[in-house]
Amino acid sequence: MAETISMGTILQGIGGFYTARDDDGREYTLRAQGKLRRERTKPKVGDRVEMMPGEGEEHGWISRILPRRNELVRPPVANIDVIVIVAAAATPDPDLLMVDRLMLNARRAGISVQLVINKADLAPESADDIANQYRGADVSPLKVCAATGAGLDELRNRLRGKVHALAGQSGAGKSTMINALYGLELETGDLSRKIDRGRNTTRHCQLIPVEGGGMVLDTPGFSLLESALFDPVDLKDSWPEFAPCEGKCYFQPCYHATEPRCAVLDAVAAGQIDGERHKRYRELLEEMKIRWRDRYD
Ligand SMILES: Nc1nc2c(ncn2[C@@H]2O[C@H](COP(=O)(O)OP(=O)(O)OP(=O)(O)O)[C@@H](O)[C@H]2O)c(=O)[nH]1
Ligand SMILES: [Mg+2]
Ligand SMILES: [Zn+2]
Repeated sequence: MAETISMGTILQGIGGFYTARDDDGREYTLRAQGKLRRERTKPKVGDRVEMMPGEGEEHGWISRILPRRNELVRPPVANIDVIVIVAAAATPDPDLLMVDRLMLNARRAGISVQLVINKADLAPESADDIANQYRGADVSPLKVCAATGAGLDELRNRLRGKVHALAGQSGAGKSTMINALYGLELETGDLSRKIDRGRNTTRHCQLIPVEGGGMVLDTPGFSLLESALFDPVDLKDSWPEFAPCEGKCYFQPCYHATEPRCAVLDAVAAGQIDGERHKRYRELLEEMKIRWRDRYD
């Protein structure tokens, strides 16, 4: 076994074989050393690793995984800078509760969010409405059309040099967007075909190096939907638009749900915080309260 140790980033892992890329852009096929398996640390896509490259056609070994800046369980990825949440203005009908769940889970993982509203060509008013609902949510809503490329230069600039993952409903246009942003040819699918087959077009997680030093992660529909269980009183901390109200409610702490003299409810009534977004917050709050109450069952 070669003794030289070099550094790389895991781009892909299938069936216990990993593809890693070193800082000069060379790619290697690797397996995890037994000690990692014994420690039950499994390399994730996005991991920075120490590796011993194989000789010739032989695969090499991953000898160490560097500490992660952040990580997700599903999909199993690490060290993501930005989660790009893609919502279609129409076709499929936007599921904003799902968007909010994705946002919540990104925030809990300590990853920043860029909201992209795709298919603005199909329903411009719906696109405006979605952008408006997320004002103040610290997600910099951007309306684009992956089909024509409109708005994609701006998106590419915002993502330059960053490791970013696209998340969102199946059919929202994630793969189409990645292809249009970076001149790639990932498989995309029309909606009717997806429904026929009952599954996503994209099936593996892979990190793809792109121009400008960043990397993009295409994922199967992007699960990221299963949220961790935590005290529901902390849920509000993941809604940045509530921050200016914090500490101003009559009750402390306040769930910002139905309490009298709640500064968030006042802000909703005054139109400073979007009412739909607040309604969905309450839905997620109820869900978390139940999960929290039943956590020992
Ligand atoms: N009209 C219009 N259609 C689009 C746009 N972007 C994508 N589409 C179409 O939407 C369909 C779904 O696109 P995909 O890129 O496969 O969607 P996806 O989000 O990757 O879906 P999964 O891989 O299943 O999660 C395809 O038929 C695309 O051609 C757009 O901006 N406007
Ligand atoms: Mg796809
Ligand atoms: Zn309150």
